[in-house]
Amino acid sequence: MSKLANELLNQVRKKNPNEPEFLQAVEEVIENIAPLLENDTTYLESNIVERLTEPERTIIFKVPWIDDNNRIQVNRGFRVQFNSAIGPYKGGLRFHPSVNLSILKFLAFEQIFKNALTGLPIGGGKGGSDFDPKAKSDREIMSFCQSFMNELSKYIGPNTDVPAGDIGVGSKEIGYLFGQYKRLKNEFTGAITGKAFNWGGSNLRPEATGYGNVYFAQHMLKTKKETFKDKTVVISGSGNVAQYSCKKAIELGAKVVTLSDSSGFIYDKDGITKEKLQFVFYLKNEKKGRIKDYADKFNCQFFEGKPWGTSCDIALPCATQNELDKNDAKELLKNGCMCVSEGANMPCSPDAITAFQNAKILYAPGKASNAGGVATSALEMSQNSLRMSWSSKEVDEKLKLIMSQIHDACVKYGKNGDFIDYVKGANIAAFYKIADSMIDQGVV
Ligand code: NDP
Ligand code: 2IT
Repeated sequence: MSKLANELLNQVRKKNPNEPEFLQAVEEVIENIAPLLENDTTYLESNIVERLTEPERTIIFKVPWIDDNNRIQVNRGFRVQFNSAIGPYKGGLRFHPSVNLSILKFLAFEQIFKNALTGLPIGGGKGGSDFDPKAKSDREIMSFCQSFMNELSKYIGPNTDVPAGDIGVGSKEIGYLFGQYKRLKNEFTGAITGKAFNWGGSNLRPEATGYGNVYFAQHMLKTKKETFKDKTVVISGSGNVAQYSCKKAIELGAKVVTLSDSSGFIYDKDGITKEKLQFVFYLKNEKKGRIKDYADKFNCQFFEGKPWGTSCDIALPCATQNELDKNDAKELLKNGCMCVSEGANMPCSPDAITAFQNAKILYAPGKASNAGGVATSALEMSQNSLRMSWSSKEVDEKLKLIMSQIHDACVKYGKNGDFIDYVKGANIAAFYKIADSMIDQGVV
């Protein structure tokens, strides 16, 4: 790391000493942008790094709710409104027991860059709670969501901050959150995205992150004159992003052999078919079951741990941050993996990324490859403002174009001979847009 990068990072470390995930996300960006700060002193003179790494507003609040045994439970709620230089804060809500300020700040920070890459007018934010929706009744989930929104509603709105889903927040939670927001504000506006189609949602929003991830990987493969056809694909996770990454990869002729959850992974050597995937949709979205049930039903293997030791051509990490470390990267490389496209946010550890880049395989960071979800959320905002809705075909065309433009931006700023550094490309392309917008708007 250069002297300047180290100095800039030390400032951030000093201010945020107990936030490892946030510092991990910031370090990657600072390393990539330091050379351009040395060349163009405007950014240093504007103190842009310190300004960009400090959230504009962080809200932390109590969420009391009553469980099915009539006991009062208390969770902690958060919203990090990180940067509004190019639009209202935009980003998901995560409900998971691991949620803390460091995790939400890393997610919100990444979101600023991701949202800039979409080319749409959205700033960066993220929120959530340490509430665990697993094993809760619908009534308990509703009670929690209503209490969460009682407080959050004071800080969001269609022109201010527009939350959506993330881990543990799917269509059911979005429904309860939106219902309560509408009740409190007496307004039907697009203050939340990921809504069901019947009441203002966008066609293809559920599919968008996974489909977008595969579209991005298609562009990467194309630079090597390769496609998904007949490739073996390993996917982690079995939630929203994993399901639709799997669906699109199958449609393109690939053989997907794994899905996982926090208990372990299934290995289906014959490949997950469209019909078998229907069972995963039912299992995960309705029954709230475990992925092991897939192995029991289709008579295939289930293993504890992570799927990265499985031989494959393409890996799509779609579960959570830091789920793929250096040893996993080595396993993947040893087994011939040539493309890694992140559906999750920051799933690969920094040394795993270095291993992929040293091996010169295709590797895309989530801020580029999973941007299709938030991009389609921004399309949902547009449709809400227009009070109309576009067909699936129209949304899919826009999504494809956006993913292709993000790929172009990564190539523009990341190409080095015949190697494309997608991390550098994504960070620099986004940085220029955000930093220039901040400078245009004065000391804010
Ligand atoms: P879901 O809640 O639908 O699914 C999450 C999946 O990841 C589940 O299979 C879950 O397993 C697994 N998982 C979660 N935490 C862990 C953990 N600590 N260890 C192992 N497995 C874990 O979430 P999404 O599919 O929406 O999100 C997945 C990733 O994609 C996240 O990183 C999210 O930030 C990112 N993302 C999501 C977008 C969206 O539109 N939804 C957009 C862009 C990125 P289990 O059920 O056992 O917990
Ligand atoms: O990480 C993400 O981009 C999301 N969870 C989706 C955010 C959104 O506003 O749709």
